Amino acid sequence: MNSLIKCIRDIEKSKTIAIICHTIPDADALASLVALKKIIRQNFNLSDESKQIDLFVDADEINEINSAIVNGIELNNRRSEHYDLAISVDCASLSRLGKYAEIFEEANNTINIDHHVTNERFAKNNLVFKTSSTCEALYIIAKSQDWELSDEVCKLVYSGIITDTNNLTQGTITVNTHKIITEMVSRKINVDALNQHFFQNNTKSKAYLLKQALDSLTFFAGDRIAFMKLTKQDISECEATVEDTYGIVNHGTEIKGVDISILAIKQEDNSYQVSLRSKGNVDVSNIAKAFGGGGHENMAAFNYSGLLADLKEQLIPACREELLKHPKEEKENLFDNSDEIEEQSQTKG
Ligand SMILES: [Mn+2]
Repeated sequence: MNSLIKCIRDIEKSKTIAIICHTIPDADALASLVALKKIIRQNFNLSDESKQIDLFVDADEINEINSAIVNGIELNNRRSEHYDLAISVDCASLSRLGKYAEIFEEANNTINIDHHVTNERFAKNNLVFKTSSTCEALYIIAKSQDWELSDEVCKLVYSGIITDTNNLTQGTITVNTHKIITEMVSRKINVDALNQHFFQNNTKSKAYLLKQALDSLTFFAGDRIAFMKLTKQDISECEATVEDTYGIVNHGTEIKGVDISILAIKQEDNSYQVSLRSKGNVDVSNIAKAFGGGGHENMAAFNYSGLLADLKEQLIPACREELLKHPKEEKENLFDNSDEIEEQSQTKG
């Protein structure tokens, strides 16, 4: 049986469902968590009594911007000892479910809906898409079944896509992604408000944290690698949250000539949470994987136990090796004005 059809049957027949997203959730994780519940509610035509859907996310705190997504929604209320079905969303591995991995493991049936290339296919049914976001994957599933998508679900889908692609500038962006965005824009949803909410809404704390990170900026490999660091102490001194560190690593790839940007955040146990970003075909997912992490071609992360000097000693050569596969080329002209130039030379001639 087609695995999507099998998943839909599993959802249909399950009385108790747990939906779980990854720990330290980003907007796509939270939006897909909420959207999936709404999609099931709206399209499986079931009353509250016949189906119980509980949402879980292992997070001590969710930043102000992302918490708007789950505003008023009950999270982490375990109403069943064992769930008939557990569905993970936006999660590449079982361990990334954090403390709620246990619920997943104990469920009778499991589904994994994701878009990470490093997804470990840890469920009985794995729906891993090559999409910009898990929200886009949910949209594709819903459309393939001719399900109804409410404006509320569309808002969530839109939010997941624009945040996971950094406003359509990175990640797996296809013609289909743009088509979905077009559909969302033509709906009666306030995309301007969503754009402002996600991209022009940083706290002062985050700005101070960015200042700290930029203070530490150093370059390697002929300025093709940008390296920044932060500590948990920096975060608390700036009165910032862990989520406020998101996006800081992107400032490295915004620099001309930089192909890989690295942000290492020292944790309380002296280990490092390392984020990697890259441009174009430069692939950082394999580098992260070699260090026990994972992610996407242009966006990956891993944890490192050890000293910062040792981390750099191993990580910078690994990045250099990847860069060797992509020698710096002269950028060709983005705009072709040769016709104008020819015309000018003819006039002069
Ligand atoms: Mn995602």
